Amino acid sequence: TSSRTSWFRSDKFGMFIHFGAYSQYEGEYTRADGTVCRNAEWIKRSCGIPMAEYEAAARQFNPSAFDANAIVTAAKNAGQKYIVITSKHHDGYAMWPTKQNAWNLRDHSSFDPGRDLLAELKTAADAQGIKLGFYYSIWDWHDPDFPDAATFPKYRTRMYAQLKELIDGYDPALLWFDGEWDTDNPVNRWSPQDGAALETYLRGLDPQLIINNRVGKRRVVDGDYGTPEQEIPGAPVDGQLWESCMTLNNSWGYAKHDNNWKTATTVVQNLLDISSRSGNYLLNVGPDKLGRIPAPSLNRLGDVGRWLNTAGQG
Ligand code: JFZ
Repeated sequence: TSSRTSWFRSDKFGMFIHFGAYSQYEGEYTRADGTVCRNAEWIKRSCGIPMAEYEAAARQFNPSAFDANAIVTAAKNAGQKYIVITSKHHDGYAMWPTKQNAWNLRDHSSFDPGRDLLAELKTAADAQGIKLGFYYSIWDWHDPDFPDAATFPKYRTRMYAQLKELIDGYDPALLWFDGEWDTDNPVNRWSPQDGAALETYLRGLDPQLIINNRVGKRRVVDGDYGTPEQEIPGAPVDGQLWESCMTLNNSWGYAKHDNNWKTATTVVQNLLDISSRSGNYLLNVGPDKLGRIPAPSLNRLGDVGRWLNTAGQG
C-alpha cells in the first residue's frame, strides 16, 4: 500500500555500499605470470580467479577499521536517509554469520569473530534515525547447487533460510535483490513465478518490507519499485516507484585504480534531476579492504550535504 512505501518515497536519497570478500583484492588481481587484472566486485569472474585462490584471499579479509557510526554519520551529513549494503553479492559470501554455510565473514575470514558488521550498522543506523536495507544476490557463484538445475531447489531453500536470518536478525526496512538475470545458463532459471513466490514469502515474514523489482523479472508487478542502473529514466514507468543507483566513480566495489570520480556538482544535479521526476537516488560507496570509505567519496558526500544545507539561502 502507499502508506507502506511512503517513507521510501519521501526519503529520496540513500547510500549504497558494496562491500564483500572481493574488497580484499581492492580491484587488482596479480596472476602467477605477474600480469595484473583489474576489476572490482566481479573480480572473481572477470579475472578468472580459481575458487580455491579466492577462498584463500577471503581468509585474509579483515575489515578491522569498519566503523558503522562513521559510515552512518557520513550518510547523514550527505543528506542520505537510508543505507543499502551488500549482505551477499554474486560471489555468495555472506557478510553476516549465516548458519546455512561457512562461506561468510564470521567463519571464513581473519575478522574478529566477536564482531558482526551488519548488526553494528543496524545499531548505528537506528541510533541516528537512518533506515537500513540489504542487497542480496540471487545469483550465487559459490553454492554448488546453484548452477545445477537438478539441485537448484536445495540452493533456493538455503536462500530462503538466509533471507529469514536477515529479517529475523536485523529487521531490514528494505531488500534489494539482484542477479535474477544470471548468465550462467541460457535457461531462465529465475522465473517470474519464482519472484512472485519469494515476494509472498518475504511479505509473510515482514509485511512492511520494501522490495525492489529484481526480486522478479523487473516487471511493473514485481516488487515495490523499479531499479534503473547508472541512468535516469525519461519518465516514471506506469506510476511505479523507482530508484536510480549510481557509483561515484566507475566501480561498485573498491578499486584502487579507479579515480574517475564524479564531481559533487554532478551528484547534486543527478539528485535534483531524479527527485524532480519522483525517483530515489541510491549513491554507491565501496569501502577498502579494511572497511574505510575512500576519502574522495567522503569528500563528495560532504560537499553534497553542504550544498543541500545551504541551497536557496545564499
Ligand atoms: C549488478 C551487479 O552485477 C553489479 O556488481 C552491481 O552490484 C550492480 C548494482 O548490479 O549489475 C548490473 C545489474 C543490472 C544491469 C547491469 C549491471 N542491467 O540491467 O543493465
